[in-house]
Amino acid sequence: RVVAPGAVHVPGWLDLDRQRELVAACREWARGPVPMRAARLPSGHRMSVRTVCLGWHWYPYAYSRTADDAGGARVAPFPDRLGELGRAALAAAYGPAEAADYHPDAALINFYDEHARMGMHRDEDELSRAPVVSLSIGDTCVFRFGNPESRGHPHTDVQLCSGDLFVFGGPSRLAYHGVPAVRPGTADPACGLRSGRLNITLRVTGLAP
Ligand code: MD3
Ligand code: FE
Repeated sequence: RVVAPGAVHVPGWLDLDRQRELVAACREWARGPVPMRAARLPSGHRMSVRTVCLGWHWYPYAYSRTADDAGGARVAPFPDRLGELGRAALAAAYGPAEAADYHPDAALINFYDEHARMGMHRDEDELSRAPVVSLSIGDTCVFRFGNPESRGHPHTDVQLCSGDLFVFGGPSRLAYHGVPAVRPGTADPACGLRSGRLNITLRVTGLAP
């Protein structure tokens, strides 16, 4: 379960009821006030993943309270219950002592259809280096976990399945990572998603409230 120092994989952490609840909530969040969209990169390319944010809006490569790339609406607030879920996740991965002062203020919810991918990158737009919590629901993906120095080798491929928790903190917080493939048709429909993959990440932006 410890993939690298600070990188802890907890397979099957969310039961099917919890997965269905989160899928239902994500369907609501995806409607707005800032609808789920494929972010446009500075290159002009669109990401293949579609994203909706809570608390702070992430646009490549910064956070704001309003979605200036989507009509200027203010993003939905970060729900208390995702904060609770984040603390429970840290307790499961690292133990209860680590969990108490974990107060994420942003959620990025990514949806992958069968063709979507995420290239190798580091999450460094947050001012805080507090851990990132990742929850996967729906189709299994290949998650590529690299190193903090370079996009290339060494890396490890891990399958992330519906219900899996992954926490990235400490020396793994700035590691390169990506999603080279999603495996269509691998999810139990009882998770609430008929096709595709949802990933919810909880983050501490370190930005002033
Ligand atoms: C390792 N998402 O949103 S989750 C992202 O499955 C992102 O949607 C992928 O990479 C996804 O930025 C991977 C796993 C993940 C998330 C954040 C990390 C791994 C991480 C931050 C630091 C190190
Ligand atoms: Fe990332």
